Amino acid sequence: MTDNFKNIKVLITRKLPEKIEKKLEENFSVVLNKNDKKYSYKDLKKKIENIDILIPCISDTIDASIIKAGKKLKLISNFGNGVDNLDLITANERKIKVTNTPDVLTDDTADVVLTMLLMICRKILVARERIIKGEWNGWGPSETLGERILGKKLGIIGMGRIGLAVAKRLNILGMEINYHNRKKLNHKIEKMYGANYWKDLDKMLAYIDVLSIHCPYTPETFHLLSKRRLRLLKKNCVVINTSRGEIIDEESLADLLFRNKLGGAGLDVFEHEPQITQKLFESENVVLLPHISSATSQSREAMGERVLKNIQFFAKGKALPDLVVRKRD
Ligand code: 8YV
Repeated sequence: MTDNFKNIKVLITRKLPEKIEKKLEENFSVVLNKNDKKYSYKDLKKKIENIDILIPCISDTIDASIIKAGKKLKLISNFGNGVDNLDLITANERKIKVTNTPDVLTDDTADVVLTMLLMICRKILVARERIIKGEWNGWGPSETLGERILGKKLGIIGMGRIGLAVAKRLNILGMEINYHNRKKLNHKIEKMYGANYWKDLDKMLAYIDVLSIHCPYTPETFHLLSKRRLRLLKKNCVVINTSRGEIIDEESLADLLFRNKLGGAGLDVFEHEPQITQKLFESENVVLLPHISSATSQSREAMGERVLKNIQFFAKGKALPDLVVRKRD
């Protein structure tokens, strides 16, 4: 049975899976972005004027001025887990509800962490390049020697859903799991993942061989990995980031990698996307990916279903399953 909420106007800023757009169109009055070209700030501000529900993505900056331009705006249903692209405080003050899409991209993101880690430790890109450049003359006992990940010490910052999914995979592969989090996990969960809690982030950074970042980007986590903290890492430490680029001081990281003061890095996110610090291209053993951690057709569809569910619940006046709340401190 379909509900009819054609009086509710929904704006989708990017092209979502067809199935999801169709389902939305069945019940709501939807403005689609058929060619998926990112709206300019000015266009978005104009388009939002008579909209009730906005579905943005990470590529859209929904700041106070955009939110205020949405005179009829009642709900922002973000197509994504992280909500750092939205001004939550302004939304909250204007009684505009915000939802996100947790859970559904957890495993895909953790898989990309595992992929990058193995690529770096086993020097997969270096090895591949030798073949592509025609430099390989056959097997040799000391050719392209990597590092075994078994026994290495992993440090996770942010032990939420994705942090735990990473811990689960890398614990099975024989890594020692360490984590820093706002809260210590309960003993049962720690035992399940073999995870050791570090209250003191600096001390954990000096101890680990691999760092993987899984905390959200908030004003408090901006440059959490500052120049000073990056210098605490061991010379062969590998840094993986699939969360948000702003959490690491990218220039300092690039500088350390360029001067071989770190073992390597796997970055799926950047401080000024889509710009990437030049030195990262010029450094050895660095894997750079264009923000694809959650890019599987399964996860995109599930993200869409999640958005749909929140919008349907909103239209029916029910409690929102993925409500995000953040108030001014
Ligand atoms: C999404 C992400 O693809 O969900 C997140 O927080 O970082 C990405 O994996 C993106 O947010 C889609 O808007």
